[in-house]
Amino acid sequence: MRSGFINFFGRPNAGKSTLLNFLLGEKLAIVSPKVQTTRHRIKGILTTADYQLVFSDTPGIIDPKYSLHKRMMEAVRTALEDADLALLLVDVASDLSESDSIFSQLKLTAPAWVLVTQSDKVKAADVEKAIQFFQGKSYAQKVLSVSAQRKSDKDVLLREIAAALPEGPLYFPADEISDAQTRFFASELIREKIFELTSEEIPYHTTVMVREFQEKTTLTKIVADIIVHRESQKAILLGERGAMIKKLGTAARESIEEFIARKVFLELFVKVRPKWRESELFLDEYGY
Ligand SMILES: Nc1nc2c(ncn2[C@@H]2O[C@H](COP(=O)(O)OP(=O)(O)O)[C@@H](O)[C@H]2O)c(=O)[nH]1
Ligand SMILES: [Mg+2]
Repeated sequence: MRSGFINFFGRPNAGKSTLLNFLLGEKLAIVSPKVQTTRHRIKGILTTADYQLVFSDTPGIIDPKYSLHKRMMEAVRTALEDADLALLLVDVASDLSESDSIFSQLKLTAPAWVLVTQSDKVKAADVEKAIQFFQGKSYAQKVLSVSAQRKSDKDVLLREIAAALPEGPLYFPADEISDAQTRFFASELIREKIFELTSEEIPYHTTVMVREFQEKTTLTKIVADIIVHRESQKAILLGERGAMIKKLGTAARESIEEFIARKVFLELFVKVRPKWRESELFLDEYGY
């Protein structure tokens, strides 16, 4: 049995969360075209007869501007420390030298591969150019490309990764797909809908906390708070006669029902906590 921890690193929008979902065949991490969607380190576990791969999605690497960012970058740092293999992701259509400069500053303790992502977006020759760019860089033991839209890429990549890992124990029970609890995924799916349905600063000023999570006989009851900075943001999230919160609630409930394969009763409240992103106390409370 080969096993180990494979941790993803890269700029915002490199495709880390999408890759996690793609490799697991399960929607564990929320994804959006907006940057900085991922705030936590999320583990996804894939176990077969031959291997156990424990993948970690991480927040995109940025310059921290407030305490929430600092905690996000702390999650990146701890992920650097316990990787057996670091996958350095870079969007093929992005500024490659920007990622190069970040990769060369990472304090890598494990072998690292560069993974050129979203290869379906450009011509094969441009994928090749990106691969060439990273080949020979001191941090890159290997350079590969991948598209999360090409199913065949998945088996190739999984095989390569498994072969690079040492013989090891089962770190998690074979049927476990994540170390996080279902209530965490519920809060993430609500947050994903906020990223989808609102704009500008609102997704970034918002967090979600599940207050109640009860498995009843016929359904799961979930009560969650949506936390914002300002009254004006609360008004937008509620919408005209509650239209926005209703839309949000329906969309989130449907996603959670799909995720847990159960009927869900979801109740949402919007609360104002000025500057929660800068308060160590609130960050503790909200699970960052
Ligand atoms: N065309 C294409 N788009 C992708 C691919 N992987 C990710 N994306 C898109 O890129 C955006 C950012 O992806 P995400 O996984 O959230 O990036 P992260 O910030 O690194 O976690 C999303 O809009 C994804 O749908 C891919 O392989 N092909
Ligand atoms: Mg992400």
